[in-house]
Amino acid sequence: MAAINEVGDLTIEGDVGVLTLNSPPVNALSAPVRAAINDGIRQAIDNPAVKAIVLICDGKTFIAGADITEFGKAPSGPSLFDAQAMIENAPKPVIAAIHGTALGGGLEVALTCHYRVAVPSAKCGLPEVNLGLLPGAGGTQRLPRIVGPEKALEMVTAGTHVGAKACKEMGLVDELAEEGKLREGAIAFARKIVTENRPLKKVRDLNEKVEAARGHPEIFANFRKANARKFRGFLAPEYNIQCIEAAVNLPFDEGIKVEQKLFRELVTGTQSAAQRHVFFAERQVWKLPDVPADTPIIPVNKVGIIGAGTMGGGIAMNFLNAGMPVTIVETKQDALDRGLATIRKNYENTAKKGRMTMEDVEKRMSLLKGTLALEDLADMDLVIEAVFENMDIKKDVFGKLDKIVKQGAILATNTSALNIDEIATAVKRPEAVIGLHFFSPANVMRLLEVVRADKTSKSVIATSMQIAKKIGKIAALVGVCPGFVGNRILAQRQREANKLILEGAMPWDVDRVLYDFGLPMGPFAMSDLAGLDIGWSKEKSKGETIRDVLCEMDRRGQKTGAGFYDYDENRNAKPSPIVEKIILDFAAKKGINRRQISDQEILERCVYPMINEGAKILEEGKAIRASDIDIVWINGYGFPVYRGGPMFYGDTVGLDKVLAKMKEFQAQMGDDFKPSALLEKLVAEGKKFQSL
Ligand code: 3H9
Repeated sequence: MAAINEVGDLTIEGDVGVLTLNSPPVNALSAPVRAAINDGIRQAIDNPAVKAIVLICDGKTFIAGADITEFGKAPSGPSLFDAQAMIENAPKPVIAAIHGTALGGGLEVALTCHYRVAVPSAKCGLPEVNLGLLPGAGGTQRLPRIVGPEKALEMVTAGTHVGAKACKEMGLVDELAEEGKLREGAIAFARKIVTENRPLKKVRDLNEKVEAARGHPEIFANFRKANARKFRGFLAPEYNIQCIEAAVNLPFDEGIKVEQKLFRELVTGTQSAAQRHVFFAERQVWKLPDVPADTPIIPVNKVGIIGAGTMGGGIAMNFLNAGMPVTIVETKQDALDRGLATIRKNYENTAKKGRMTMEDVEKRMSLLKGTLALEDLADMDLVIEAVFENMDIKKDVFGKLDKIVKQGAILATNTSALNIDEIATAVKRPEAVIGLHFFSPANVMRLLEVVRADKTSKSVIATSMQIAKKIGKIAALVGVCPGFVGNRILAQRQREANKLILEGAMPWDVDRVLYDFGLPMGPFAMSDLAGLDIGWSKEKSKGETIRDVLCEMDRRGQKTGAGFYDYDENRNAKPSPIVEKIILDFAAKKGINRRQISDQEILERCVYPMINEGAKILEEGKAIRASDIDIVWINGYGFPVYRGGPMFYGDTVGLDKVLAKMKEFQAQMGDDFKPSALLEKLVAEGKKFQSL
């Protein structure tokens, strides 16, 4: 065995040279890895004993892509193109041996090899689009030459990881090796290539599939049309499409030039910076500075849920999906029956759509038990309370749980607003109490706010984070404060949206601006969808807000066919002349002189106070990192990924600009816009949230 460098080894096994890369965690194409490929392949070429070369990786995966941390830094060492050319132009067959994942630049390296062998569990993909990029090392030109442009379009714009068996069917993989025996399998395959004197297959020369699509621009037009909604706001999918178009319409080397140009544009742009930020933020969010990795984990096998309403039912589904038994408690039989029936109906609907079998439905339902007796929760490991949002009721429930549930169990509340420290005073074991704030619909939304109270133990925190992972959520650890992180920031936007419609904008103006910014819908469309009467009561309503007036008129949102908007029978929204009049009358009654409000003001008024509130949250230590706040808003509220979350967006705009605007608004409109001390400090020091 001869070391090429610190991450590469070349072993000669008879007539086969085996180049092994070993650069944990994922063998990303850092400068040393590129050098190892370049120099290792050259040494194997120069060695007369070697007839074929196998490129394989140590550790848990084949090369998982370019080293994302290198983007934006000065290049060093041999370029990826040099290394790829060394492989592709080798006078001896080079065989990629794939396990784990061959992703992005990793698959692009494999595509310059003459053949590819993979174990059945391996996956291949070009997921660059998820980082706001396109495959920039020939992937957009080579992939369609093997799988055809249609399949390639799907793969590069969705970034999916395709299993080895499917890859074999598509021709992306030439041979499957036995699981666990990749090295032997690849060496044997290499010898077969030599013995059979098979040609050095260069993917770049396979023109049949791309030529067949030439003169058929409808392939691309249809694809764009079918995916317009999904791609809205994102640059990368369109750029990926243009590259596949180039592969179809241009000779290989010209296509590469298009790919290069568009890749450069993306990699230096804001969207990709934002999406790369999110990639790392999603991994950072699990890291808890004061909860060591060896904190004891509480085994959680049985879950109890109190409340079979929308929230309780949705929460239960998460655990059933993960194969965990759930006991759900209600106070009345009919409410329990209704709750259980809804869960079944939800699963059956999924089965009808073909995304689950009826057997899966039954399997999940068999794990679910309904009861009216709180005592049935005695031996649960985790109990989640999802009852009505009322402090007295919650304290009563926790007081009872304290007497019933075994010691050592986690007692969680799904409250979205109440003070968990106060809830914890109802039990003699406050260290067991934590907030698990699911977002509605709880079986769909990815976000979980894990809310640590004053006395919550580290073990309960660590276990809660692990459970979140197990049920497929992304969890952010936050502290107790009104609205926690997500809703506390939302309240800022909501306040400004409500003020704006009195001062001169209409609900559809505010909604349009925020929709165009990239949110799935604006605040008023959102209210209509959720129901305007959430938290509203007929008895107490005094017509003090536009919402009160609308609810009193029975315009309670989509469900009543009218809210801030009018709805037709297909729930299509139309601006409502009635609402317009209500707003004008209301403003007149309040003595407000309405004025023309620009789109820019709408955006700044809605978004900058959110950024400012995020800064206050950091200042108070209620979130660990600015990027955790971004994770909350992207996964809980649909903040556009390509803007990186509210805090990253603030950094992008420039915190000095955000601060100046906040001060200007404060002078005009008062202390709703009072800048946070952290924002002032960062600007004074010329820093960003990312620098914290
Ligand atoms: C590209 O290739 C561009 C080219 O087309 C053009 C070039 C010219 N770089 O996810 P995990 C880190 S773009 C640097 O927790 P898993 C990650 O941050 C790239 N670091 O493990 C984490 O670090 P830490 C296209 C990377 O087992 C650790 O590795 N490729 C990279 O759940 C473990 O990661 C992709 O987009 C990287 N490329 O999943 C693939 N990848 O421990 C991106 C990972 O400090 N990667 N790290 O937090 C993935 O999808 C997953 O990491 C993977 C493993 C599936 C590979």
